[in-house]
Amino acid sequence: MKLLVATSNAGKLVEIREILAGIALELLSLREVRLPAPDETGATFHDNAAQKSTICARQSGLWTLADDSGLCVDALCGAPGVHSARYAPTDQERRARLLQALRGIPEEKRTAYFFCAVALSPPEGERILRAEGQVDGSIALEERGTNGFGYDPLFLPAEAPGKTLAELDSTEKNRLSHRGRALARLRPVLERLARDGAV
Ligand code: ITT
Repeated sequence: MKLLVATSNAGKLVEIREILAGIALELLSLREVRLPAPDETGATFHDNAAQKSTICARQSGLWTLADDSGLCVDALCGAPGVHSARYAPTDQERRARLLQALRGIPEEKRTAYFFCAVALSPPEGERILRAEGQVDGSIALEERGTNGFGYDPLFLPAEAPGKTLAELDSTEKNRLSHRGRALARLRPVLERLARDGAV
């Protein structure tokens, strides 16, 4: 049973493969099926995840999983939020812009959370199964760590005091992360898909 993972983000793809390991599904990337990443025009993480899963399912004729995620910073009224990937051109520039936006804001006011919406669509594209996950924490004063991707070197999860997500190994990150939690909730459905070929 094949499952298309509708992401163009290499970091996400690695994590999704690790998190879903052990489920008898052959995970295919957009590159492997030669499809472009669809545009994201939704106002919410769930809208964007559903948009990506339905469009790519119809285009590929495969069961399709999509992830829309981002970092919401309280002192910035929830920004960069759904615009996290478009906050600046590269991961490094996005982190630099975030640090700049929070310059002078003290540690106790740097609270933030990562949110992840996942959507699963059948080949016809119309039915959508959703799940979500969140991890609370705060934005560090400077970057630390080399694991993970994106904003990981700046995010201090409340559940791992003193460490950024980029200082955790992948098992530890996936255990507490927004993506790990969203996919843990979808796991029974994906196991049924692997077993029965439908959900
Ligand atoms: P796809 O839409 O092709 O999946 P994308 O990178 O455009 O890839 P999103 O629109 O969901 O994905 O944007 C998510 C952005 O939020 C991503 O580019 C990162 O900058 C950030 N992000 C999401 N999850 C993250 C994580 O676990 N660690 C660090 N940054 C993360």
